[in-house]
Amino acid sequence: MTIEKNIRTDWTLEEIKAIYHQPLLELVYQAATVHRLWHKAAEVQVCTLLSVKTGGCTEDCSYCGQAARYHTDIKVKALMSREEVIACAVRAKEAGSSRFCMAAAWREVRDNKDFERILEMVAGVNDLGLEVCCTLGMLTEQQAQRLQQAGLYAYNHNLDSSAGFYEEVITTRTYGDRLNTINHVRKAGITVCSGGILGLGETHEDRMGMLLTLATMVKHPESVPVNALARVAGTPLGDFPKVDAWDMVRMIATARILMPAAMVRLSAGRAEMKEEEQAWCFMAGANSIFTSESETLLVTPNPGFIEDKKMFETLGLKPLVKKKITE
Ligand code: SAM
Ligand code: DTB
Ligand code: SF4
Repeated sequence: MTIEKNIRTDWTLEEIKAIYHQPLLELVYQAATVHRLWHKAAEVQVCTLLSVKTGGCTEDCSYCGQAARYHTDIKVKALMSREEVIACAVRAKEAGSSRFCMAAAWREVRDNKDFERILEMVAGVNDLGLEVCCTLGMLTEQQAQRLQQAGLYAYNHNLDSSAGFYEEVITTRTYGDRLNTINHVRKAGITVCSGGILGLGETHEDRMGMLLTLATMVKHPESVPVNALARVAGTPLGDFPKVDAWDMVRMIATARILMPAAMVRLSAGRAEMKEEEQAWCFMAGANSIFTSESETLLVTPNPGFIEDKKMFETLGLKPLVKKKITE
């Protein structure tokens, strides 16, 4: 494979299969080469994740501990105050984060007081000079525009898996609903963060199918989170097997080759990965992670600031100071 510095949006499934199924070390070498052409490989963006509204969600996503219908021991928490959230963002910035993502366990955004409060949070975090990201469920075009006007930099809305496999995982919304929200976000001029989850019972072809959808978008997502299923007791997938770290490496490497300019985020699953396994993911082109003060992602464990700082020192990585839209 010759490696040229250009972005392609015309990938075919056959090409993706050929990349994905290469011998692992060859794949990682290629991905690492692409990574170095487009990014400073020692820089990893640290994104602090905060659950601003937890649990009680009406959706039936079979992986999620926050869906009201499953009997998990997660405590429902109403929308946090603007002050609490801004204070958390200040501490995140001090600890080296350049991006701050606020997540809410909502099916969709409603035009009510809670949304007004979210808009204030977005403006407050933006004033700190952090990239502000939200993940709040489905959005209308108008809601996306209001978020953009408030200063939102990115919106996270995952495709999770392939179009074909989606209905095996979620029945309360469609893949088309997901794509519509992503289009609304794009149209409003907000950057797109969209990726998926490994370990839901999908095939390798489903993983490649999702990458095909992402890598053939008119514009690639600026950020692509790759999550390993964080198993939550009480959810339908609670007793599924742990995702193999090599599967994460293969997925990250393929995403890096297909979408060279994107930030590829090693997302859920780090709590169950050794430092060595995470190092392979960085070698394969991951250049961002989620961290959090509470040492949880949303409701599952995640390494905290201190543990991540130690890993960065060991691996010679440094937090990316500020990623601006280039292009
Ligand atoms: N409720 C909104 C939504 O679903 O779009 C926003 C928050 S939701 C928790 C954000 C994303 O987290 C989901 O789209 C899914 O990809 C990921 N996620 C949720 N639970 C997960 C789990 N147990 N393991 C891995 N990823 C998970
Ligand atoms: C994403 O792709 N991963 C994050 C973020 N976007 C919002 C969430 C992962 C959630 C993991 C399980 C949990 O703690 O609920
Ligand atoms: Fe609700 Fe989001 Fe969890 Fe699905 S992933 S149940 S929409 S919080």
